[in-house]
Amino acid sequence: MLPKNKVWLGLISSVLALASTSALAAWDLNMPEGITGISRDTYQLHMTIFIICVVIGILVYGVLAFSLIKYRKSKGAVPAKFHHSTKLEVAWTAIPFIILIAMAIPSTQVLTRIYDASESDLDIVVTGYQWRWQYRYLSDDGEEVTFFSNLATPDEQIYNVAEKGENYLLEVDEPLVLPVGRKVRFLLTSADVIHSWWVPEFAVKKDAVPGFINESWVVAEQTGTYRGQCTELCGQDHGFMPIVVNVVEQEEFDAWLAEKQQAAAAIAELANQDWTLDQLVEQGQTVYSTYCVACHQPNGQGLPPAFPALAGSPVATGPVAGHASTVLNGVPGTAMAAYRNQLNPVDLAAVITFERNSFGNTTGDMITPVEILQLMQAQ
Ligand SMILES: [Cu+2]
Repeated sequence: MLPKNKVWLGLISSVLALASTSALAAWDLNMPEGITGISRDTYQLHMTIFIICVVIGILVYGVLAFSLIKYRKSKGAVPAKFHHSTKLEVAWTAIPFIILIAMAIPSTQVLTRIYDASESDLDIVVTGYQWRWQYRYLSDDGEEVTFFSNLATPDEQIYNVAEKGENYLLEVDEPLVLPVGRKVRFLLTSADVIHSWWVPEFAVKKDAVPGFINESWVVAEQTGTYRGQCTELCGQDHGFMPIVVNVVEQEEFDAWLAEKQQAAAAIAELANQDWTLDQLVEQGQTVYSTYCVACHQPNGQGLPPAFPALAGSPVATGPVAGHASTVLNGVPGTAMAAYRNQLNPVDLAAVITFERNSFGNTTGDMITPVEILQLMQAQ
C-alpha cells in the first residue's frame, strides 16, 4: 500500500494537471457553436434545454436533500399521514406538461428549419463506400463533377512508425469544396452498408443508407477547412473515412468547379475513344514507368518477396477482371496501393493492358477504359 501522504500528493497533482489551461482546452466537452445559422440554433437549443434540466435537477434534489436533513427521525420528525391531494396531483401533472410544451416549441422551430432543404443553390450527392466518400456535384447543364475523397493519413502514422500528424485520421486527398454563403443541399446515400456523414461545425449528421436518399443542407457562413467523420459503425475501416470540407469564396469555387468539369470532360472523351491493344500498351508503358516501376522494376521482375514479379505472375496472366481488381483496389496489408482514384480510367486500362502484354507475358487481351469504369462502379 502507498503511504498516505503519497496518495494525497498524487491526488493533488492530478487535480492540478486537470485544471491546467491546456488540459482544460483539450477537454472540449460541449458541442461546437459551428459556422452556420442551423448550428448556432442547435447549440442555443441544446443550451436552453440543458439549463432547464439543470434548474429542475437542482430544485428536485435540493428539496430532497433539505427534507432528508431537516425532517430526519433522529430529530424527532413525525410523518404526516394523508391519502389524497387533488391540488398536488393537478400540480405535478400540469407543471411537467407546461415545461415539456415550453421545450417543444423552440425544438420544433429548429427542427422545421433543419428539414427545409428547399431552394438550394447547389446539390451534391454524397455516397458512402467502405471506406471512402464520393461526392457528385449535380448540374443542370449536364457537366457533373464526381470524385472520391480518401483518407490521406500515411500508413506509417497509423502503424506508429512515424509521429502522428496534427489532423491524424481527419485528412483526405480531395476535400469537398463549397461556396461560402450559398445553400448547399446534400443528397446522402450509400453503395454498401449504412454510413453517416457528420461535420460538427455544420451541425449536419445524417445517415447514408443504401437504397434511400436522405437530405440535409448547409449555408456555411465562414470560409475555412472543416473536418468530420463517418459516425456509423460501417466495418473494419470505419475510423478511416474522414470528411474534409473547404469552404471558399464564390469566385474560387467557380474556378475550382470549372477546372474539375474540364478535366472530367477531357477524360470522358478519352475514355470513350476506340482504343486498340497497341495504343493501350504504348500509353501503359508511360504509366508503368511513373507509378509501378519503383516496386515492380523495369523488367517486371519486381523485388520479391516484398514486391512480386509481374512477369509470369498469376495475377498479370490470369483473368483480366482479377488483375484489374488488384490494380483498382490494391492489396491490403502490402505496399500495393489502390489506384482507382490515383489514376484515370484511361491510364488504368493502359497500364493493366501493358502488364498483360509485356515482360514475356503474352495474354494478347486488353481491358478498355469503359470496362474499367464499369468495374469501378460495380466495386
Ligand atoms: Cu462509414
